Amino acid sequence: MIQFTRAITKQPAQSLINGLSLDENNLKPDYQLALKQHEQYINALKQSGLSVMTLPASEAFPDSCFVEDIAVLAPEFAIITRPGAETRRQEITTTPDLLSDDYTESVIHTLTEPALLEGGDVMLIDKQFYIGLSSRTNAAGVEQFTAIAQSYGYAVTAIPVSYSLHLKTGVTYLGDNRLVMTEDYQDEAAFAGFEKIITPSDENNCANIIRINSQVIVPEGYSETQTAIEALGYQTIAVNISEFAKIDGGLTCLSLRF
Ligand code: CIR
Repeated sequence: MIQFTRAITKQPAQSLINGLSLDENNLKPDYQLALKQHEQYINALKQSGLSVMTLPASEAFPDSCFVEDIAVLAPEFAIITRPGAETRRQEITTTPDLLSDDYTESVIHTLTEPALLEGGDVMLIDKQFYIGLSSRTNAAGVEQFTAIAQSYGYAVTAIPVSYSLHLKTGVTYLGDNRLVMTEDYQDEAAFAGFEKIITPSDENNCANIIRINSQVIVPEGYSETQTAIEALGYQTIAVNISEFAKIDGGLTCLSLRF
């Protein structure tokens, strides 16, 4: 299991209330509450032992606090993505030197047209990437990503995603060969060798958890899944992210961990 020491987050912009949502009738986030929840999220990352860098807000990009989508960080290399959502494609320009303190220039790669890929579709388990082919990530994105990842000795498996926005909206790695997932992914052949913690259908939002070293951060309000995770011996920290969930944001998308 990768040991993490650092995280990057980005302050939510006031324009967050206009963030993309799969459900146009969804309630809009309450900005003040979102700021408080973001602070609590950062505290949970710190409590898990990470030092956290928070980038300033970018008003021009309503979804830019979902910083996970613009880069994929592996121990040996980093990939700047090309988000499938057009309104998000230029988010990286607001933070051009984002990775230069931690990665040398030669190991920072950038996906190029026609590739589309968002970090929310990328799940890394040891030396194996699982990448969702979703409405935000296309085959060219997976192909370019694979060429880079393979050159560092990583394997890539593509997973069709039709049940959720991103792959990790519906499945995340708990560690110790265990996945937390919605029932939609339970028959996915690529996940056959894992022990599965399936969320009850009214707790699907809890499929997106973050394992950081010895802690598991879970979204607040999903007690059945949280209890199932604790019963396996994990320590959990629950964080309320209701305002981000209104625009399809989960726990993982609010940070880059490395
Ligand atoms: C979007 O639709 O792009 C944002 N409203 C939510 C992004 C969530 N990102 C993630 O799960 N990695």
